Amino acid sequence: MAQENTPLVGIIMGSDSDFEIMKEAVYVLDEFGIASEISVISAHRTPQDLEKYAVTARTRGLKIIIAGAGGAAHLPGVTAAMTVLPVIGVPIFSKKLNGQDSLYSIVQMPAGIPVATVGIDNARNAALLALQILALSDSAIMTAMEEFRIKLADASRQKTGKIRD
Ligand code: RP5
Repeated sequence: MAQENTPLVGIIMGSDSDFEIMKEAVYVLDEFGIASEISVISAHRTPQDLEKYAVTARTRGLKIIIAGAGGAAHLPGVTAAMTVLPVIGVPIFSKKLNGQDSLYSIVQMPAGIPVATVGIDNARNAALLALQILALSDSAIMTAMEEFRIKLADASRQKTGKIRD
């Protein structure tokens, strides 16, 4: 699949300390040839920057936003409040509460403003979900996703085979 110049997926995170986890999303999108842009923006430390980012996201060509944050993880929800683009939240593991604070902050959105929430630190799944959404209007991505699932199943069967040996 040809890499497009205009990023389709915006990847944001509350701190550069989230990058070790969030880079997985970049790698997955790269594997599928989907351009993404990555930024550190905080709902608490740089709220004005977040507003500008979210309000302009759609007109800049983004289709989906993946937002990772830990602790009082308001970034995905506040972003979702300011754009109608789908927002996928990645709860980042936190030292104090093992990421449960992040998870609950992201998943418990009020009715009307959804955030699709993946598991703690599961930036990879966030990227795969983003690809599945993009695939609805792009047959090349859909084919790539179907091939990916076939490979995943084959790998799983091979592991099962090893257990039987
Ligand atoms: C959140 O606070 C960030 O998303 C990060 O997960 C957490 C800790 O940030 P730092 O103190 O490492 O910058 O806003």
